[in-house]
Amino acid sequence: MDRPEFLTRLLEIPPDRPALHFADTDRSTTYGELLDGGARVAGWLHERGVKPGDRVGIQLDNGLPLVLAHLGCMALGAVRVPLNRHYKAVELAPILEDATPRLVIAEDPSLFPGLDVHPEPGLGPPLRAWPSPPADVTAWLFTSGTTGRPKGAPQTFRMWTANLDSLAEAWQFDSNCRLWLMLPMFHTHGLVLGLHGTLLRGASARISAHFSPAPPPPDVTDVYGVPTFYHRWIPTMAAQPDAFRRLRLMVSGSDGLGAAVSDEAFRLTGQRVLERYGMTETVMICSNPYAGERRAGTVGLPLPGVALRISEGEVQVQGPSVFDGYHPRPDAEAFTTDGWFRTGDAGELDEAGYLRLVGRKKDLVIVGGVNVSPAEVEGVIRGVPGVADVGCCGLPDEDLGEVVVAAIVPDRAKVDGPQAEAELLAAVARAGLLLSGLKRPRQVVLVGCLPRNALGKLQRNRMAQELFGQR
Ligand code: MLC
Repeated sequence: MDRPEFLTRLLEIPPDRPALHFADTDRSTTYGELLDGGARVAGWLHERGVKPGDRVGIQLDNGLPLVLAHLGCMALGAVRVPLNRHYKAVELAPILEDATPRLVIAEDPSLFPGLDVHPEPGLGPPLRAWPSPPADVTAWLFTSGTTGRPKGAPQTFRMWTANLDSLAEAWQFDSNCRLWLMLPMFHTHGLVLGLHGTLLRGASARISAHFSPAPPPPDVTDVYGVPTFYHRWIPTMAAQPDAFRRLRLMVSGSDGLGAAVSDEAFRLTGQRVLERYGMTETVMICSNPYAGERRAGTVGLPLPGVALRISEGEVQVQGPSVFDGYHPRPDAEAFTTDGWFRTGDAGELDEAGYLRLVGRKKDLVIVGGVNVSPAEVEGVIRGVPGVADVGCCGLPDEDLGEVVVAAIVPDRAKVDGPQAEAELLAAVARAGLLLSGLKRPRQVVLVGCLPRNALGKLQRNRMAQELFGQR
């Protein structure tokens, strides 16, 4: 079996080169230590019966155990399934059903009934195969499906390698760079760009489990964040602008940054935060350049290797970084009949070829850089006794970009007065606790009916306007 280029390059990095510093435990590692640790985790997985191609669920905070779990799977040729650290049982169930992990590394075994769960990866005899899994799939990332059920998007090293090389060129990111990574490594942003982008270049990173509004430590050169990070950094930028002025590069992605924060950050630091655009299904699609013009309000130019077209207003893409399709539940709508991936984002290209995103054609709310399916939230609320109908949509939020809100049509046979209404709202709030925090509705209203079209489809734009006064 041919070893993927990604692994060959990783194994060629000098072992004494500094790799990752874990700020929460103040632990520094070299590339040699990480690869040795990965080989020992591979031996431990092998002893537990995990074979190349088997799935391994990983639900951990950013830290050395999480990185070793990933490297262990890579060394063995197992497929890692990163699981959102905030997910509760209801959210995990469909993912586990589709991914059928052989073993799970997670703190709370009660979330994984019937599975072989370990709180941390163990260390066994080193196993240094570093093969590609049988089908070349190295990770399985689950994205919020617009139907409410998360969709598995298999990831190959092939998708990542060319894309990360294009990004490194666009951002002039090399082995001298030191990234400050506070994005969770269960999303594309933190895992693919942050962790694997660093490792592929032999660069180094300072890693924390959670965002901190503190100024960047002097050793870091680059920062990746979601718009919420930059919004929360504005007061720090005002108080300590020099800490940001010395940075080589600040990147924002996963949602639009917004002109107000972009301009304020520019005014305070003299640097234009670089915006780029991507998805789990495609890795990165467009980016503003490091050296050329960064056009505020755009996500930049298509990266080398990415073919992009706008068809009926929708951004569609092709190229080696685009995945082959959802698995194990393929979606016939995901690609056009002539083979272009449909992003579901509305966009336009300006005269210089920069892409501006102008809306969403898919039902998705982006909260703090996290894609939330309103249909999933509706599914949970619909189960509450006394709810006859429910609709969720997003409302703008200064800090998180958007938040989820819900409108409920009570079943008037059961909910017949102020007391019963209060009880219904309390029951809905309790049901919300079944979901991770960013998905929970921030506002719930009781209404007589929901705006639906002739086919019965919920009109979420109208909902936001008519029921929540959104203009
Ligand atoms: C936090 N919560 C989450 C969550 N992060 N729920 C689901 N998914 C997540 N990723 C929940 C917590 O459990 C908590 O619930 C509540 O939200 C508040 O958590 P918190 O940690 O106090 O939040 P806060 O500190 O305010 O952090 C907000 C944030 C953080 C924006 C800094 O969410 C974050 O780091 N977001 C980055 C998301 C990201 O990496 N996106 C990339 C997607 S990849 P409770 O029960 O305690 O209230 C992608 C492709 C691309 O889109 O192009 O990049």
